[in-house]
Amino acid sequence: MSNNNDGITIIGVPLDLGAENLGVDNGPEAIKQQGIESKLKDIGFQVKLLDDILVKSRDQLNPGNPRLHYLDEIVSVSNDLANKVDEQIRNDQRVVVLGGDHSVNLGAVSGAAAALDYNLGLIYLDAHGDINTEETTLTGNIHGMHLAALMGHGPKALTDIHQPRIKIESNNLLHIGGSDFDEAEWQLAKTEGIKMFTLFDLLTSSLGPLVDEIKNMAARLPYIWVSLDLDCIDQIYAPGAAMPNAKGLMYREIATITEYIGQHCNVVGVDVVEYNPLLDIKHKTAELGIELIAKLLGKNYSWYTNYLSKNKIN
Ligand SMILES: [Mn+2]
Repeated sequence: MSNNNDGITIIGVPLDLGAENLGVDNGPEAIKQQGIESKLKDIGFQVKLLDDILVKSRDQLNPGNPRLHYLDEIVSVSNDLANKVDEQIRNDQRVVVLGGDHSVNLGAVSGAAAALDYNLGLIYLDAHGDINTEETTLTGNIHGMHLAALMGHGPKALTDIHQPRIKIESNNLLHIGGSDFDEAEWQLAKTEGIKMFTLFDLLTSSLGPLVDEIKNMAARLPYIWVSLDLDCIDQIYAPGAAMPNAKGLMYREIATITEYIGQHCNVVGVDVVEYNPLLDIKHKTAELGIELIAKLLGKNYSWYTNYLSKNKIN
């Protein structure tokens, strides 16, 4: 399996139970409507589109434990997704998961890690930590806890998705773009020694130290999964993020970082999450999401490439 592989499988996960009813269950359909399949084909990928993972709707369910809303359904969706991702990666496909709220990352990474014998690193782009646990959560929403679960923290139901073990060792995680962590998340990040480049770090030190760390991960780890929460991008460019961010990464920064990752790491899969099409303006967030997916998978893609592919003279 290598990043020269052009076989891409897209899986939609219309899940919003991990969040506060943010409209992100419409994300996968909207990104498909925006032409992700044909756009990735145009730049040379062979694209396979699977059916969406089935998710029960909020009104069929009881939220249950107030510290772990909709736990049972999220566990079931995560296991279904993990099986699919595991199978696709074993079949030498790279995988694009379209969320959905960020808890879709739990099943995606659990499946990918198992398929790759746990030789997997995770690059995580997000304004938030997503490393709360059942004990520290302020909301009870699992989209703020799944990253802790991947590292083995939190309730067994979440840490045992797909296989009962740690999926990502904390030193194989790189967190980028954080600006909004809870106090308990800082604590856990510190205890675990998670490598982080917050918005503040990026503004004060620019991209040099981050680039060194990405190169370091690429050298140490044979496979990388990338998780992109659209809320790390400034609302000027990503108005359709479920929680629009007034102090997010600018286009030049997110485009450069994703392109660099795609050129240097063996990216086996990507999830793009927390997209609410109802908040989007002229589909620009969906368009940007597709562009960043292509960059993360190692293709040189921009509005210009896209323009050229539509205007071929022969
Ligand atoms: Mn997130």
